[in-house]
Amino acid sequence: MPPPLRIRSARVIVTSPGRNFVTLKIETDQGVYGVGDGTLNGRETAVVAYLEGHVIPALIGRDARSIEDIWQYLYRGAYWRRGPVTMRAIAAVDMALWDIKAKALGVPLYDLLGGPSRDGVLVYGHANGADVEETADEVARYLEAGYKAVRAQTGVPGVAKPYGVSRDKDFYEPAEGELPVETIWSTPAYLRQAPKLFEALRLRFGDEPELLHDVHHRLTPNEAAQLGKSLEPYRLFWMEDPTPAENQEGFAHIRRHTTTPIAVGEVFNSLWDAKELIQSQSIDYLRATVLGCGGITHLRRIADFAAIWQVRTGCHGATDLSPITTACALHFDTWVPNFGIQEYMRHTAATDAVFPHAYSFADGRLHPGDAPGHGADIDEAEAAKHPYVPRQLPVARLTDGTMWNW
Ligand code: KDG
Ligand code: MG
Repeated sequence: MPPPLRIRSARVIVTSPGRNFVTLKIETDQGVYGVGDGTLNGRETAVVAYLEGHVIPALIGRDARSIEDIWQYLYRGAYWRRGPVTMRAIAAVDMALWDIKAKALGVPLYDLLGGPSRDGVLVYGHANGADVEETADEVARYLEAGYKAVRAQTGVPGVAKPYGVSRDKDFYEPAEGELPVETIWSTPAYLRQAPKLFEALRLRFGDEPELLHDVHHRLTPNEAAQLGKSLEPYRLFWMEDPTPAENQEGFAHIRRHTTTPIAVGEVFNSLWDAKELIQSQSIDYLRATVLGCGGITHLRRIADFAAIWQVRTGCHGATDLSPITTACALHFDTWVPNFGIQEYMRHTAATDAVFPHAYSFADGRLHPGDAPGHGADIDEAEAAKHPYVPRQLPVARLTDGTMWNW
């Protein structure tokens, strides 16, 4: 047995280069260290308290090589299982430990998972605009930049601040206010508008580019079935989060009525959120991430389970997941046999300066790089220049004032 890599210290670093990130840095007695992401958009300090109060004290002195045992200790040992705060805290530890193990062995992380299954990871970018024409111009910009797949979101007449439409076309960040900003939602107006967008995109760009769309939990199962049917002629890669997934059976209803592929899972925390959806073959893509689902250790278990029913991965990759999560996701994507696609909302230059990383974009794909570990790090001096700023995600109301799903 090689000698243990004892955990000597673990620290949480909070930084806000334009938006908040929570990072865990674990150092070992042999000088090798690893970093993990624990960011939870709008609830960052809850994960900080969980890590500092309940996780870090239990890590000191453990062998950093025991990734599985530490995962089980933190998951089973909490007694209060799952939930976004607990699972992000576990994810931060798990990412840092995989980073340490791969660095100690001098290999890129994907080598430890089973090696590469593909040359580069297909990603989709985010195009959005105030109206159909502006959105189409944005799609054109992505295609010119080499993207093979683009998510398209457009303004809806009569709806101020619809989901996914941003003033800054390059960097979308929905968490704005110290208290949640209130937005208005109209399902009838949206159901009229969405097919017009995709009809225009297919007319202008033809059949080849992959087009994706995020419904962001706004519809009932039957409304989602109507939307899926109306989008069938435009052959979407996926329709995402058509309805909230608390009631997993709702997806079976959507599935019975449309062949538009369905993606779900960016808010999932574990296999147990997805089990019925996968087993009933009600979905095509699972958007669970290393950050939301307790790290690589649990996500690869979910992916293996999903593979049995030919459900493919489509990891969440919004800007509220730090470049450390992006790096881990890319190692996972490089290995996972049932890979589908990876979301890629670019981070700002300020964020990239705080989190130097080995991954790079070329020809519609991201490449994890060959640096030992996951290849992302935190520049602590740079991080210290950006103190925490309290911000929350918006809320949504229907036009008559009723609270709705943002
Ligand atoms: O913090 C919330 C975002 O991660 C979410 O709104 C982004 O839906 C999203 C997506 O598909 O990227
Ligand atoms: Mg989404």
